[in-house]
Amino acid sequence: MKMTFRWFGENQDPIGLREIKQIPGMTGVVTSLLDIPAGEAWPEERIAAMVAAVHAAGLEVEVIESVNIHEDIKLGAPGRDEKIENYIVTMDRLARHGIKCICYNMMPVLDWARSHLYYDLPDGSNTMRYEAAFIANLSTEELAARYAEESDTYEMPGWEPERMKKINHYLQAYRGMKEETFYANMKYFLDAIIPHAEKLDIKMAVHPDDPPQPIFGLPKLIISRDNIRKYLDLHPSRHNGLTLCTGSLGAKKGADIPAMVREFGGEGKIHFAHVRNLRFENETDFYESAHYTPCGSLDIFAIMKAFHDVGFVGYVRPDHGRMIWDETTKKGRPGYGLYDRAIGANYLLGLWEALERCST
Ligand code: DNO
Repeated sequence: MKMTFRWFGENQDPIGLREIKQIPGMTGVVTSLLDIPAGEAWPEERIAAMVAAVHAAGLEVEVIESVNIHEDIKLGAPGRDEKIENYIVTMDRLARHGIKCICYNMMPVLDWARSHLYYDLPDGSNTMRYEAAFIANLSTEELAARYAEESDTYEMPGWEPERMKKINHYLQAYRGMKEETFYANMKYFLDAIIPHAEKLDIKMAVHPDDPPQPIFGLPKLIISRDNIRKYLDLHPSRHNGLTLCTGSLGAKKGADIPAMVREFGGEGKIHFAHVRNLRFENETDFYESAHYTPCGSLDIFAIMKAFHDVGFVGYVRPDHGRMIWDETTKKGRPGYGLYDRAIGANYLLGLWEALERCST
């Protein structure tokens, strides 16, 4: 496996490449061009500049998280073909600059959602929290306003003001949409892009929906083993694969993450892993804990062992962490401070080293 770190990009992330390079075991960053709206082709000179900056810091950049999917594609709306063509142009340009894996998601309208971005824990750290009843009592506008206020100067991916302007139109468009229609639209997209991914040798890695339950009446589809199976079978190919996110899938109580790792990883379909822990407060609510197994409700050792057992060779990144040691919004985007993720990465590397050495 290759250990990586999410970096939101120049002027988008208060954490610098130099700091990331100093984390033991870090091979590279996972990044994006956040300001380019979904549906547009990424300019080649922007990609080149981003890759050059990362390489100059002594790090690799082989994974993009994310190249977002325009709503017209998910909805099967008339504008989809043009957006798919732009997607393929972006894939082509990324491949020319050494990108080997693209993470994306199929969440309708919004990306991930939490009720609290900075929830205080008794030890003085703070973390992201999901409280279903809290969100149920808010409108999307109220939640977006809350994020804007809490996250200070950052635009939350998936909650950009531009997207928010059209939110009611989109909420309406998804209302009553049948699950089968949604899958048919996804298949249309996959049938168009996967042959290019094969040619370019870019591994496409769909990220599960987070949280794994409907919010604001929007359907959530990629939330369980069965849905993932169905999605991957829409266009069977090694290049149509998965970002296995332990925190998204694991937020459904009882989900057997090690079994999913064994099944999909055994088929070589997991290209990228987001590993984080969370602590359940009841059936639906949770907060994001430190990665170390005893701190949360997920068995991170069992998950890493499953990855090791299937001979995982993809990319891993520590996912969300708490804000600790007086980190403030000035020092990291919500969930993406430096210290707890660096600790998390080295916990995962430590488990991996032990697994490797015990198996030889
Ligand atoms: C949250 C992330 C997601 C992820 C996208 C992938 O922190 O895991 O926002 O980047 O869903 O497209």
